[in-house]
Amino acid sequence: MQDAITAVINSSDVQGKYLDTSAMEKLKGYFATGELRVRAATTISANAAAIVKEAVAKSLLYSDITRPGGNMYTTRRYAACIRDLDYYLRYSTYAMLAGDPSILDERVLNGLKETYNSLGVPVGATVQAIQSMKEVTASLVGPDAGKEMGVYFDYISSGLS
Ligand SMILES: CCC1=C(C)/C(=C/C2=NC(=C\c3[nH]c(/C=C4\NC(=O)[C@H](C)[C@H]4CC)c(C)c3CCC(=O)O)/C(CCC(=O)O)=C2C)NC1=O
Repeated sequence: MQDAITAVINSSDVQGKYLDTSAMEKLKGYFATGELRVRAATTISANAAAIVKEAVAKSLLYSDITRPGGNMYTTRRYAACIRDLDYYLRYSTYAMLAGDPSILDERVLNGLKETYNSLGVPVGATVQAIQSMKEVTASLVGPDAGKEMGVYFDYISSGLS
């Protein structure tokens, strides 16, 4: 796993250079938003179950997916879906704190599309639910932190698509 600091240092190290202006600007941007990130992570972790619940209500609950024949039908599959959304929320929060998406590649997206395809889990509906979590989260943490979280929700969405 990488974070905003190691990403900048690694790329300078590869070139055998001290950090240049643009590398310093990236670090400054990250440090300046540190407080914002920690505050957002605190709010999200205190409200994680409610965020997932509201996102499901907005995107999946009253669709064919929860009816017989749908992929969320049966309690077991419904629970698996809720659990997956909670993974996406938790790992997006980690990535937002780190300021880097690499943890999503390593821990979430690796092999996920293949697993979903083999189980018939609909990717389009999953992406819709992730986008709903993005909206619900932004309304809870405010536009600046919401935008930052959005980067990682979008990263998972495009990694799945
Ligand atoms: C931390 C990294 C991680 C991820 C991401 C993960 C995902 C993941 N989701 C799974 C299943 C599943 N995922 C869903 C999800 C959904 N179905 C829908 O219709 C909705 C659109 C959607 C929720 C948004 C469902 C229903 C299953 C069970 C499918 C089945 O067994 O038939 C499975 C198969 C094994 C299992 O059932 O537990 C994995 C590995 N596991 C992990 O360890």
